[in-house]
Amino acid sequence: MPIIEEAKYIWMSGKFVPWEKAKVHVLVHALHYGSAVFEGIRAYKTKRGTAVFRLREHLKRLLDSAKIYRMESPYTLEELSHVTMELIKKNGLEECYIRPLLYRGYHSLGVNPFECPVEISIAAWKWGKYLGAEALEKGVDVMVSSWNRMAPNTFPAMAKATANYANSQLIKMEAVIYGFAEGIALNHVGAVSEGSGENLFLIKDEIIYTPSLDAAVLPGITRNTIIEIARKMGYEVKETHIPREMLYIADELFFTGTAAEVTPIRSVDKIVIGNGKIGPITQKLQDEFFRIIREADPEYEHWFTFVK
Ligand code: PPE
Repeated sequence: MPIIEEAKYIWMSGKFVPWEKAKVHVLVHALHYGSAVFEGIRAYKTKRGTAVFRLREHLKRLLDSAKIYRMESPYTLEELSHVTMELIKKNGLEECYIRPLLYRGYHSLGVNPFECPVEISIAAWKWGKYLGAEALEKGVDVMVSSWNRMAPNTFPAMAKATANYANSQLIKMEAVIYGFAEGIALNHVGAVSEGSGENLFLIKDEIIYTPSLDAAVLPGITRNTIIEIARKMGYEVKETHIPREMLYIADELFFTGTAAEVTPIRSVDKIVIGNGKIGPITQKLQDEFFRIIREADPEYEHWFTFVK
């Protein structure tokens, strides 16, 4: 995992604070009870300048996550969008990863969070490749996790809450300990859900499958991007229930995520997928994904917010 490369400022509840001063008290509610929601967004250097990819959709999901947890954001989507663009400019970043965090702050301890103020921070820094430098090209080896994703009506999977990442860490640590790049979690009925920090796509007989939103998956923005691109390219995409064993007999498999982008999977539980190399359809989708971003393709103008 790439270490954090410090930038100049972090925005904290209304102020641009020098990087090293962006601190919280050890008794903030979020640190004890997982009472925070967040986003991960990328800004890319495109042919038309630095642009944030799908900023509105990410901020909308942040506010939706907050709503599920009865947190009132002190800032509107427009305000957060404005601040994000200011932050990138102030930090002089051409390409970066952006991490907004909305959290219950310092006031009182105890499970009831209502007395604690809702605080917010946005950080941006240079972030390298998520699953290793070669992952995008050569693919990754993964395992099916012994940990399931959250059962319905336990932790809401549609909220990008920090609490969900306790489950993600169990999945990820197990995979790392056993020598894999990532784990794929099943859901409470044993169907395929997602990776610790990525959505999953499967290709069989030229049809593209991805677990439906009731499979305890985060409604990924990259997932949505790939579905749209694939359909435009003429592929059939099905959001559906996927049995575990379909992973092993898939022609192609890949992960999607803001951090992971479009990462091919070359084996699952040491069973080789296809010929163990990036599959032809995955390659086409990955190429198209990066082409659209590189060119900031005007056909997808609404996906780009340019740093002026
Ligand atoms: N599922 C999970 C559990 C998840 O964390 C992510 C993003 C996705 C799916 C893909 O969502 P999207 O980025 O909207 O396409 N994971 C973020 C955080 C990763 C981390 O280690 O932190 C990310 O990719 O930014």
